[in-house]
Amino acid sequence: MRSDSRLVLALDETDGEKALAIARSVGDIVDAIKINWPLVLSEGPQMITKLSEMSEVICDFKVADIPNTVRLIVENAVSRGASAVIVHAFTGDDSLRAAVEASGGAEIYAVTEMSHPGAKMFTAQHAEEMARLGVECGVSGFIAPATRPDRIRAIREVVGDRKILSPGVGAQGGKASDAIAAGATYAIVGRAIYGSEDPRASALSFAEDIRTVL
Ligand code: NUP
Repeated sequence: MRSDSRLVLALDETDGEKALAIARSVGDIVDAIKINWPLVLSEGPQMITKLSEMSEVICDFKVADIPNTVRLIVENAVSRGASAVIVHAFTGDDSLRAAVEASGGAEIYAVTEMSHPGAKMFTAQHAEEMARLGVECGVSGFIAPATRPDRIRAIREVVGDRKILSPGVGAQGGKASDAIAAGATYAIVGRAIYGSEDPRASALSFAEDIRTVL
């Protein structure tokens, strides 16, 4: 995945035509487009392929299953054009290894601590352990919360030079430049871009904010 702007669009717009129009308007600004269940369930998995024609696509399926099911999901997403798939790490080493083995040339990112307040109940308490496990299992990168830059710093200590993608910017209260300054490789922004009146202008202003700390 390229790292020019260090900005990833979370495209949770559920109207397919609108989603494609937004993707076209920001495709040259963002380094990748992340899609999640809302868009795939409303418009079908062919959205992965359509979007992959204009950008790198990260499938945020937060896969959390037994190794065989993980393998089937990852293989399917990659065959449709995904450059990366996000999986949960709490499933353990065999499921994480199954994701890495099924990924072919694509990347696997493992969730550590999530960005919402409820994450403090479970994922935050095991984030470093999950990051360590991800390194052992050979994942390419990790998801860590822009809402808590100190936690990005802590996870960076564990994962060395592997990628960290950081959601929670804008609508959830985090700041892209704070996440990058804390050690994130990419900031992930959803509603603050796709839900704004002018997604291109919004993406440009997030890219500008990130540039101040590069
Ligand atoms: O911890 C996480 N927090 C999070 O928001 C892990 C995620 N994958 N996400 C996703 O990032 C979330 O599902 C959504 O697709 C995106 C953030 O969107 P927004 O809050 O910027 O609109």
